[in-house]
Amino acid sequence: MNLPIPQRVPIDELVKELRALPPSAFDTTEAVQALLAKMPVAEASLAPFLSWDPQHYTRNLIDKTTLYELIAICWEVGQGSSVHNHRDQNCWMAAPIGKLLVENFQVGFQDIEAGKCQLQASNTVELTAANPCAVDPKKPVHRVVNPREAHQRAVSLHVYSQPFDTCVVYSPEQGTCGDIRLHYNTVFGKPVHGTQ
Ligand code: CSS
Ligand code: FE2
Repeated sequence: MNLPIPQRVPIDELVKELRALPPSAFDTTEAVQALLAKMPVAEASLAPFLSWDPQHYTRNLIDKTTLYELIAICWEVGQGSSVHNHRDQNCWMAAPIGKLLVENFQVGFQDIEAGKCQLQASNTVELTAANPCAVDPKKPVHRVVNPREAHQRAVSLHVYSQPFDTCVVYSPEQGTCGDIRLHYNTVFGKPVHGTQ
């Protein structure tokens, strides 16, 4: 079946709709995922929020309430995240610019205190403007990659509910894991200075 491709909207319109959602909409994955699918974001409207770093993907805060944060992440060609979790928070992603891969992992065992884990790669999902996805709360460990073969930059939008500023990073090869802090590179379009 060919579904009509929804018209792209400026980021402000998505923010308005997110802010209008009742708190309960963030408790399960369906409503926010449907909103992201209904309102793919226009590339040009993201320009004030984008920053690029050849060493690491950048995290750019667009909106934050007590319920959620909305972040644009900028991925240079070939950049990817570590394997990580989302601190048991709900998370939705869409890629208004480019194409990303979300590689999911199955956790066989983890002891965060001891820094030990055992992970296995499971499925991979393609993330595009037309195909937003929600992180499965039962399978929350993943990595996001902008594959070198894509030959293009990518920007993803992330809705995290509730906001979180630490996560667990895993090394599937070493069988190790540990907490890291997450930082913003820009906040509401302004660079964040100081240690990153
Ligand atoms: N969760 C990572 C991005 S990959 S989903 C982060 O917020 O930095
Ligand atoms: Fe993530």
